[in-house]
This record gives sequence, C-alpha cells and structure tokens, in this order.
Amino acid sequence: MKTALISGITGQDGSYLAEFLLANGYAVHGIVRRTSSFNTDRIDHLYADPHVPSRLHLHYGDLASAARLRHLMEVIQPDEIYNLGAQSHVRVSFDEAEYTADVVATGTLRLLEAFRDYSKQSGSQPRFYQASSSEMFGASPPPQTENTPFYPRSPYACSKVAAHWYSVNFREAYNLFVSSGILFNHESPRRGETFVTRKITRALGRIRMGLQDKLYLGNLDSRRDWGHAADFVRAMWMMLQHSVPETFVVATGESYSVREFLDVASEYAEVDWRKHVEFDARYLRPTEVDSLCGDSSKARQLLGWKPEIGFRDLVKSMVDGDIELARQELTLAGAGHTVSRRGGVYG
Ligand code: NAP
Ligand code: F7E
Repeated sequence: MKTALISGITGQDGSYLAEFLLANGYAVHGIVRRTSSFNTDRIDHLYADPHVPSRLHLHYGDLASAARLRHLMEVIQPDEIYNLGAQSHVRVSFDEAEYTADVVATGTLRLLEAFRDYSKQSGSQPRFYQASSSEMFGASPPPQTENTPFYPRSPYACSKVAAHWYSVNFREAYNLFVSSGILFNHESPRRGETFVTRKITRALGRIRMGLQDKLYLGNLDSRRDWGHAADFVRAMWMMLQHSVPETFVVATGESYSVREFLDVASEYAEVDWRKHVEFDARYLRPTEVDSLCGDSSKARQLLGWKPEIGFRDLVKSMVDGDIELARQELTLAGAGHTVSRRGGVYG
C-alpha cells in the first residue's frame, strides 16, 4: 500500500485528492491547521471516527512550522507528497502579502527541505507535487503554455512563482522527483465561498429561495479557463506516476468571462442576474489578471490526461449544490434556527 502526505487536505483540492487516493488503495495522511472552529467539513465524510481504524490519518501541522513538517515526514514516511496548502485568495493576498509569502513561498521551501532530508535519510525515492498556478502567467497573454514567461500580478502570484522555482531548483540541484503542476482555475460545489464562481452560484441559490436580493461583484470582464477540481486532482496524481519529474500545464483550453459564467449559472438557477447584481469596487484588485486560457498539450500527450467534466456541467453541478444548500437553510430558518451564512471579509 502506498502512502501519501497532503498539505491542504481540508481545502477544495485536498478533499478531492484524498477521495481519489483512498479509492486507489492509498493510506492518506493530511496536515490540518489548528483553528478555533472546525475546518474539516470537506473531508468529514471520509473521516468518520478517529477511534476506528481507517486509511485516512489527520495530523495537526502548519506550513509555518519547519520542525513539525520535518517530524511528520519522518514518522509518516510517505511515497508521495502533495503540497496543496496555501493562502490561496488573490484579493486577500494584497492585504496579507507577507503572510501569503510566508505560507505559499517559504512554506513550500520548508516542506521541500524536509522532503530533501527525508529522501536522503530514507534511501527511498519519494515524489513531491507542487501546486503551482496559472496566476503566475498574470499579464502574459493567452494561450499560456509551460514556455510562457511568468508575469505575476499579485503577492499570491509572486509567491507561487517563488515556490515553483524552489521546486524546479530542488529537482535540478538534488536530483529529486519534484513535479510542478501549473493548474488553471478549477472549481466545484466545494469551492471556497469567496471565489467568484462559488460566490455567484451560492448567491443565485439564495436569491431563488428568497433568502437574498443583491449580489455585489467587481470586474465582470476578466476571463478564466475554468475546469472541475475532480478532473484536476487526477492530473496531480498522474504527474507523480510519470517516469520523470516535469512541469505541466493543466487546463481545459476554453475560457469564459465572469459575465458569461453569470449568464450560464443564471440560466440553470432560473434567476435574471441583471436584476440582482451590483458593482462594488472593493472586489477589484490593484492589478488584475485579464485573460487566462491554457494549452495543456504536454499533459495530454505525456500523461494521457484530459478533462471529463465540461464547463456547462461544472456550472450546473455548482448551481444544483447551492440551490440545495439554500433549500436547507430555508427549512432551518422556518424551524426557528439561525444559520450562519456570512461571507468572508471579501465574500
Ligand atoms: P483552498 O480551498 O483555499 O485550500 C487551501 C488549503 O491550504 C486549506 O486546506 C487550508 O487550510 C490550507 N492552509 C492554509 N494555510 C495553511 C498553512 N499555513 N499551513 C497549512 N495549511 C494551510 O485551495 P484549493 O483551491 O484547494 O487549492 C489547492 C492548492 O492549489 C493551493 O495551493 C492553491 O493555491 C493552488 N491552486 C488552486 C487553483 C484553483 O483554481 N483552485 C488553481 C491553481 C493552483 P484551512 O482549511 O484551515 O483554511
Ligand atoms: O477571481 C473576478 C476577479 O477570486 C476570478 C484561486 O484559486 O484561481 C483563483 O484565483 C476573477 C478575477 O479567482 C469578484 O477580479 C469579479 O478576475 O474566483 P477568483 P482567481 O483570482 O482567478 C487561481 C488559478 C489560483 O491559483 C487562486 O488560488 O473574478 N471577480 N468580482 C471577483 N472575484 C472574487 N473573488 N469576488 C468578486 O466579487
């Protein structure tokens, strides 16, 4: 049985990756941040009771703590390490730039150093996946490939560029199996509520159920290449099964504007978004990424990867999920229960 270690297991991708690896017979260890309220909603269905034997194991840890990462690497002895942990919100990174750099850039370096020492001491050949991002391309026009120059447009993107180059350097300097996946935007019903797709589908669900009237958004003209997270975590795993470590772009090759996302989502939700959406400048970024559309030919040819869930099915699954949540919220409200439906500061 192979053993995997995932940082960021409580996030969108971490939950899909854990499901995928467990279904493929792995023992899965996840690093969970200690928070004052529960943060394991996305993986609770995989982790019934800590006292019952299971192939899923959770450990407290943080990318801010090199000593803890080193310890976890030594006791878990993973065959594959997936570094998904991040302060992943682009707009937030403008306010929390130093923290973002510490977790996203230096946190990756901490995990890579622990990985390097563990590889040497264990004598095994473990493999490391780095979650790089299309945000690294920033202002470089589409289509973006592995050879497109990086032009980051946010503290988050700058930190991801640093983390990517640390990964490539560890691969080349120490002959380690470190692959970097440059993934374009990927969404799902488990997407964080303050990213634009989920913010939209959640609001449409609540508007349809009469729980909300207005939806405040920023720039509707930017374009993104949106895929489904379940398809994209499969690509992460495929990269670590490949014969050599490489850098791969993972993308659908189709791009839509935020406005077009609103059109399709509204059609499914049967809500006219133009009656509800208002502009709020707080959601603009000091520097925007206008247009992303990836060319994933390399991953398709060398890994045999391709997405299985198209744009319209992705949007529909998110709308269906959020209509159901809004229905539950309405039922609870009708029974006199208060449901916390606050957004984040940027929600
Ligand atoms: P996400 O939902 O925001 O999840 C981020 C995960 O990182 C969460 O488990 C979070 O824990 C954890 N985390 C945050 N700070 C941490 C710290 N200091 N130490 C350890 N863990 C920490 O992100 P995602 O969408 O799943 O994305 C996964 C990775 O891929 C991220 O690195 C992201 O930057 C990158 N990426 C995402 C996309 C995309 O479109 N989704 C595209 C390209 C790259 P909590 O649950 O406690 O917050
Ligand atoms: O913004 C515009 C916003 O926050 C998409 C992260 O997973 O993907 C994600 O980063 C677009 C931007 O994602 C609102 O200006 C308009 O142009 O959903 P987003 P992102 O910035 O593309 C990359 C690949 C990652 O790596 C990141 O971790 O939508 N937009 N109005 C808005 N965005 C938000 N969040 N909220 C709005 O109200």
